[in-house]
Amino acid sequence: MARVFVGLGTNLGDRLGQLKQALCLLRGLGTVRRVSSLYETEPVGYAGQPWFLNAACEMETDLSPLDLLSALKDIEHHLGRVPTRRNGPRTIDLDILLYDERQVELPDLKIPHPRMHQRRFVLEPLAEIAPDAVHPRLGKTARELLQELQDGEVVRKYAAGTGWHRTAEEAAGQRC
Ligand code: PH2
Ligand code: MG
Ligand code: MG
Repeated sequence: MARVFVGLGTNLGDRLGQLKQALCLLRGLGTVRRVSSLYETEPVGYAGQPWFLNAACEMETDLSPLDLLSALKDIEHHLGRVPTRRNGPRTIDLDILLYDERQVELPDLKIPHPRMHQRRFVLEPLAEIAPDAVHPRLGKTARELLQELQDGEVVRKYAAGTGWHRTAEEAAGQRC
């Protein structure tokens, strides 16, 4: 059983609806242990696009890193993601941030996520649910990485998260 952190992001279409559906489908890949609040975040990498909603979750899964990647791609596809430019707008983006303390360097999969330590929209939700999670390459916790970030992009809690089920109890019986 691996302990995995997944980052969720969206800036096109029904952002909240897509995040809810993605989380519901993630619950089918293992056991979701913790889910962060929702954050509304300024786009990074390419400014001419709508703001994102971001979140992170912690899960336990038996899937290998590559099988998990492929399951995440299936969910993205199911939720209508179509290829666009790098860092461009998307209906849903599901990224493996950490997978135990493993380091993976494959052409299509890098773990830890290569840019996670530079991104407030990743570190803020991650540090909320797992401040002591360790980045194996940098040897620092999520809390430390967040503290080291210079101001960077705007990230603020998104209050209108009705129906954002953060516990398994709340999500029980939910269909997706
Ligand atoms: N994802 C990107 C590029 N830029 N900016 C924000 N605020 N949130 C994201 O999830 C995001 C981004 C590429 O995956
Ligand atoms: Mg991404
Ligand atoms: Mg991605």
